[in-house]
Amino acid sequence: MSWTARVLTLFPEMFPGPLGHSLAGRALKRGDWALEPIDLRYFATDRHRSVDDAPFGGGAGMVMRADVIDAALEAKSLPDAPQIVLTPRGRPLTQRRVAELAAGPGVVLVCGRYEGIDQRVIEARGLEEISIGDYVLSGGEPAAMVLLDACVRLLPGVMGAAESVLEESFSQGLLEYPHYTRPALWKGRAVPEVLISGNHAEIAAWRRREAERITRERRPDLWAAYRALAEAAPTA
Ligand code: 6GU
Repeated sequence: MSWTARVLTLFPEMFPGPLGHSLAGRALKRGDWALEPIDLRYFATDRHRSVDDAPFGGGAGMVMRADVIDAALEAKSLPDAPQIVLTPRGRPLTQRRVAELAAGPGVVLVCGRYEGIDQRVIEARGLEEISIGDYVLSGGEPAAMVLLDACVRLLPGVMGAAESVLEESFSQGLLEYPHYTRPALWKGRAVPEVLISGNHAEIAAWRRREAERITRERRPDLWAAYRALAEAAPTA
């Protein structure tokens, strides 16, 4: 069985969307992973096929019904696969969690609408809540696509030898250093001399310095974590 993503959503027609293109799309066509969008409305039981209702306590928006999500998860679980709700109130998605998910059998994703899902089904099923960042999307579907793209590129055989996952600066806790390609001079801007020197040790050192500078400037949070790690293991 290949790595499988079951996506429970009110908008199954949104998939594969961007996941049908480029690296993830080619991997999908090869069978390196499988994508199964599942229409949550199929699991509605009342005459009107309702999947959401007004919140107890009042307030704006609608809440997804516990019974509908529960029935969908009962029917569509995958053995040993984590069950995840995409929601802006979740724990932030990290490359570490992405790598763990990619190393497992797959994922079952529930795409929430912004107002949310009845808390009782989250607790009853032990659902993991994940967010992809500090901004609000109108639904969890684009977030599910982001999570899946990040996982799929780590699956065995998906990424070419050209892009080594281990050498990615992000997996070392830094942002990427700047990249350049031909021409060597463009609109009066030259490529940094060291990159055409042929001195691989100097190139590696320059890239490390630039990655560190950019991380320090843009992401004090990542920089602090990186420094703390360097303190504990100075060769990293
Ligand atoms: Cl996972 N869902 C929604 N609706 N908005 C988000 C998000 C998820 N992550 C960040 N914003």
